[in-house]
Amino acid sequence: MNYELRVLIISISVLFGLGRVEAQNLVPQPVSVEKSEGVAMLIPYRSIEVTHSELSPLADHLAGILPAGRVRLTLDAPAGLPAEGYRLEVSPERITIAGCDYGGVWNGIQTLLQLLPAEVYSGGLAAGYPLALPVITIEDYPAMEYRGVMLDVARTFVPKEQVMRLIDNISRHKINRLHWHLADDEGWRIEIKSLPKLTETGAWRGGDSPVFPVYGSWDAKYGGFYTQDEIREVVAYAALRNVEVIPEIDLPGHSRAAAIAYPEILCDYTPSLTASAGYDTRNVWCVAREENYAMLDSIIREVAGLFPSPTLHLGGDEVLTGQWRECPHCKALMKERGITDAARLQDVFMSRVIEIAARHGKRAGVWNEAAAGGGIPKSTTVWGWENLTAARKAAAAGYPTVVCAGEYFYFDMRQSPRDIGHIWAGIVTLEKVYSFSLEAAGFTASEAENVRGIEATLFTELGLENGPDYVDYQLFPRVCALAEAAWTPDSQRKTLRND
Ligand code: TNX
Repeated sequence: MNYELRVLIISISVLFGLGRVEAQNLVPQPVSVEKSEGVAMLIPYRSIEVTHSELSPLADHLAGILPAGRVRLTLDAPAGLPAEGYRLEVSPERITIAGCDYGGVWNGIQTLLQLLPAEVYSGGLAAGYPLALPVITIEDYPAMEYRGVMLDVARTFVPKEQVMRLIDNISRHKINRLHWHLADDEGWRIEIKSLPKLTETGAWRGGDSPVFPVYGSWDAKYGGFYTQDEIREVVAYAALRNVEVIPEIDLPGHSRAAAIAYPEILCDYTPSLTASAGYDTRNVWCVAREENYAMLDSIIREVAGLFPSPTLHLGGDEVLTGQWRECPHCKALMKERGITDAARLQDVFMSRVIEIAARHGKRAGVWNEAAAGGGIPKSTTVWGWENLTAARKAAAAGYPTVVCAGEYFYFDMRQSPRDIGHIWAGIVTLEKVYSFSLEAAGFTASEAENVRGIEATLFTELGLENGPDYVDYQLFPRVCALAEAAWTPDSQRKTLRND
């Protein structure tokens, strides 16, 4: 078929509503859409112009996807549009994306791509294929600054390529944070050059590894880790896509893999092994061992150097503080500091590592238990995970808070009663995720002011038994619902749309 004939057929079908482009197909739904009559046919070749050199990587990226059209990318967004906001204007002459900042232009590009046939994502639109867009103006900006996904790569190792694919898929929905849970009891996943056994030993479990497996096979050795070069590659890949990667090293608990690699970090006592079939399951860093802080300084220095994110997540959840109660050195430290409850040694430990992070230029992030005692600085971001009450409590205490409360955002929970997944926080349906609003969740106006945003959390204990699609299966489509809950104002999000 010749070009003119194809253009004619497409124009007719667009005019009569076939292949119509509706703004409600956009996820997350934009703040404001103005559609005019008519259709803009894209010129059959591609021309992308940028007004600022910092937008060149975005032009190159778009050139790899968009087969046709005249596009202008600028930073001349209308005054007053909030950060990451953009204005997308499609006229018969050209497409203009004006962002407030780099992220705004990225977001505008994602909206443009969603207006095109889905094949645009698979390279299925051949160059020269006639494409039509509605004549439309979209002005858009996020309701929440922090729109995140957390991925646990410790229980199930997720190879670099799959992490990058996930970054593709979340960034298309304007998610702007990947919280990367890089170390836990069942695996240490980031190369630390000054402490090589963390990955040599701690990245592997089962088989001949001293790290005994809890998930997966006892015979076959399982694991993997990212080299520092691979970490840099993922971070750069994410940055181009407006995704900030926040690394997490879970401390002082959840550290069994590290403790098997370097047993000296544990408390100084001989544990009874009868209840644990002969295995030393201890997983908590000793608070009183001064050399531990030198090791932690090395770890934090190397991690901080790899991630441009201002935030470094230091864990702080589910610490088995009974181990400190058995330790003569921790007991002496309690006495010296006048601490009567061993659990409060967590404040001592967290304050030390938060200070180390600050020395390496990072603000710390922690899970909500670490802030419960109130003993850590108010500049620390708190991830409220246990439930809404815990998240509200952190916000009420004045901590910048990321809400990832189990009952809404733990995507290792089942999506329906007979699905795969945990159930401790209930069944987390797509509708439930979509229905989230700070107001409906009971946050007062002053608590809401301290909320930075929301995050989908995927712990992967169940990953190995559920195959290679587990991560995608658990995250999607719930991440799409989360993306809209974080982006689109509550007043525009009354019910889950079924289109
Ligand atoms: C709680 S969330 C954990 C994880 C588990 C998860 C299972 C958090 C900070 N700790 O270690 O994997 O529950 O849902």
